[in-house]
Amino acid sequence: MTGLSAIPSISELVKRAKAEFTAQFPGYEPTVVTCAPGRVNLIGEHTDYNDGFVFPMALPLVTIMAGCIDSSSSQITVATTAQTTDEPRVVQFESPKPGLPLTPGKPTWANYVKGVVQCFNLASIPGFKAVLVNSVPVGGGVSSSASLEVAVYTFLEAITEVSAPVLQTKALSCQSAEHKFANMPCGIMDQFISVMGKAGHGLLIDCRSMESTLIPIDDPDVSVLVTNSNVRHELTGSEYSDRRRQCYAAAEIMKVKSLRKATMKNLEDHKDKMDNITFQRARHVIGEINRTMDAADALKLGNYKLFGELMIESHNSLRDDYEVSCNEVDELVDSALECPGVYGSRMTGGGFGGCTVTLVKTDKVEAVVSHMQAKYSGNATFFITKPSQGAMVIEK
Ligand code: GAF
Repeated sequence: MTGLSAIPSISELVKRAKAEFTAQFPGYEPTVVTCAPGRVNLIGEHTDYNDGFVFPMALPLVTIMAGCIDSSSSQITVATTAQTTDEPRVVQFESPKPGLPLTPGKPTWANYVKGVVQCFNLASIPGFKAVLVNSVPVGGGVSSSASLEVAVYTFLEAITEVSAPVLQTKALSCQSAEHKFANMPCGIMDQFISVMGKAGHGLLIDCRSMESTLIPIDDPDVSVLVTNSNVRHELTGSEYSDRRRQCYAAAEIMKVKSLRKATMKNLEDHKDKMDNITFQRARHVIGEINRTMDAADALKLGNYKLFGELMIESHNSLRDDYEVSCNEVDELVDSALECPGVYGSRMTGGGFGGCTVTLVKTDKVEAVVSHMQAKYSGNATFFITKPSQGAMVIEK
């Protein structure tokens, strides 16, 4: 189908990873292969760090890690084929010891690996050799970093035979790696869905209790179209942390623990005590938490029309109140909404570029892609996606 990118199967990627491994490490065999997905967030944006609800699904776009223990050495050597920068693609470092922790540095992609190794919280991790192969677009706002972290964590579980006591612990360790080693103060959504995603389901996550509910998304007549604007998404600058601070400031002014506890009435009552930007940020988050719960209910009833309307409201609020969209992404959303068969469309992920998500009747996908392509000023990439499985050990 024109315009649509083929998604490589997991078995194809595993084959590629094994071939890379034997080329990179002659004489060694990859005995462990793990896989973790990226995600698309259907609705609930910038709500996770406000104790709110998010509703993502795991994508069939994944990171694969293939490797083996190196019993002759305490060195960890990892090679990647996933990076598009001109940084070195191979990194080597000593397995951390008590009192000798790892620290972030260059190449930057390796910080996600080192961070997870450091946060794995085991006194001794054996030396190992591994390669990373991925199909998640890097910097596309569909959690290439969480999928990398979770693939590494799952690999460490497999080689050490020590698993996280509960899946939440695994996700939180990966989040902590991202905070400490990539300097990105992300919420919990991306790591949670990469760990806990289930094929055929979206996951409604309550980021306050950390409990989650699987909701089936398996109607063959409805498709989830992910469109990459190919405008690079970079969240390690200050925009993301600025938003977080503004939300916390709003909560403090309203004397609530988090914006989850606030209502639109509270906010209106405190309007004269905060500047306009703080007010707008809080209005987005409070509205988005309600929209996310309503959207999950709508989906349970198969009410795609309502789900789509909530997606559109979400996008408008992210664009106007939260100010995290950009012209290219707005163009993609607007052109999708011009098409018959589209229920809703919105930016997805942290923002400032990256992807849109569109809920569309399956028999209209082709026409929608052609229209969006024709109207877009840039060069977009389109993926028809299905809710996929969270992290797994493929071979051990
Ligand atoms: C990024 C973050 F990593 C998530 O935690 C979340 O806050 C998202 O932006 C916005 O919803 O992906």
